[in-house]
Amino acid sequence: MRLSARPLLLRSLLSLPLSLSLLAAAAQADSLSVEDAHVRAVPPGSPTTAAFMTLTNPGETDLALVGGASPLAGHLELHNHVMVDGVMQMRRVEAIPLPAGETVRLAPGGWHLMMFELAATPAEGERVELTLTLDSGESLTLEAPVQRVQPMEMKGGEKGAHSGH
Ligand SMILES: [Cu+2]
Repeated sequence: MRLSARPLLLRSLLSLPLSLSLLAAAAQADSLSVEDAHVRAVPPGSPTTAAFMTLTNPGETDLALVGGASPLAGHLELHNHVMVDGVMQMRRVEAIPLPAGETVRLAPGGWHLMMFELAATPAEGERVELTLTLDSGESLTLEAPVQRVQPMEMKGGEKGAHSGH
């Protein structure tokens, strides 16, 4: 249908600035906003690093972060920290809940994106592309700067099994 070609073209042009704007540390999809995304700077040779950010679900439907990917990492997992017998342990989780209308912080000592099989050492000042996948099927790609991150606070100087992220 010749008549349908023009509206389609217009729509793809209009969507272009939106997808470009997603490539920033702060990103916004219809159902999720991401702020303060950053990747932990690690010493050369470190096998892993972690990504942190603040996620807000402005909608009226509960969502969940169910996966992620990055060109930097061969493998990426969603993790949480839990206290087991007074020791902080890191656990893989299937999903990070993003309740409707709430803000969830991924931060040292709590939820984080764990990045394995690093293609290169993320050095301070570099930017890392991250793609987040929601249970709604939507995905969001952003660029997160590599920064020094303070280790999580440990009571009494105790070290967990996975300290440092
Ligand atoms: Cu972890």
